[in-house]
Amino acid sequence: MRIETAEFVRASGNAAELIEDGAPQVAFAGRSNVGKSSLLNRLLGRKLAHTSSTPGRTQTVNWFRIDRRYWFVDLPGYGFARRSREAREKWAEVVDTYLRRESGPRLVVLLVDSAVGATRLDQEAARYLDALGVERMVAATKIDRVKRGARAGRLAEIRRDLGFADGTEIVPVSTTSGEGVRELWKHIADFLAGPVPSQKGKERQQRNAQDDGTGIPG
Ligand SMILES: Nc1nc2c(ncn2[C@@H]2O[C@H](COP(=O)(O)OP(=O)(O)OP(=O)(O)O)[C@@H](O)[C@H]2O)c(=O)[nH]1
Ligand SMILES: [Mg+2]
Repeated sequence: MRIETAEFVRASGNAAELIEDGAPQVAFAGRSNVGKSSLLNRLLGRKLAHTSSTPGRTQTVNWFRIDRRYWFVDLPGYGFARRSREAREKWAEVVDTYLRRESGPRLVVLLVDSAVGATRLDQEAARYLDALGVERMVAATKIDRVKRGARAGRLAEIRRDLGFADGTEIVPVSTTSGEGVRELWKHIADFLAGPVPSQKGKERQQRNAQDDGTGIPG
């Protein structure tokens, strides 16, 4: 997919700062250090999101406006033990509020580290997303770290550990080799082309036509 414009717009540290403009949103969720920000950069072909080998780099809900038409949303990672209890509660609050908000179509890309496999927290995250009824897909990151011969087995393991049916697709990706990036874009493009927003979403879009909620003119 060819991206004309991509810009960082906002880092939301609390629920009041979330953007609700009715535009489609593709959100990246997953354990801290799983490679959310790296993947977002790779998909966009630009280094917009900050990445780090130290877990806990992204601590806010970060908004990137793509082609003035939709959002990429970089979520803070879960399972970062060194964070204070207060910080963890804050995380849960802002992410939970984000996921429960209705603001136009949304796809959550849940990332699971293919070198690590699905952890208990990944299982909880998958169940949580399904309980909320959000549209989600799973991508297995850092596939370059798994030997080719072991990849199919690892993906099957992740599928099973997440409690998914046998045929459920998991897209293996690597930001270092670029594997799977086109495949993932196909899923995102399908979502973006997908069914028209619900009537509620449309109404909201109309209401927000003048003010897109970003605080940025145009
Ligand atoms: N080998 C390999 N390493 C990767 C890949 N993607 C990301 N990494 C590394 O994984 C580490 C974490 O990447 P980030 O993109 O910052 O992870 P994150 O999920 O955004 O982490 P938080 O912001 O802390 O939640 C970095 O050291 C990256 O270089 C990949 O495809 N392959
Ligand atoms: Mg990050």
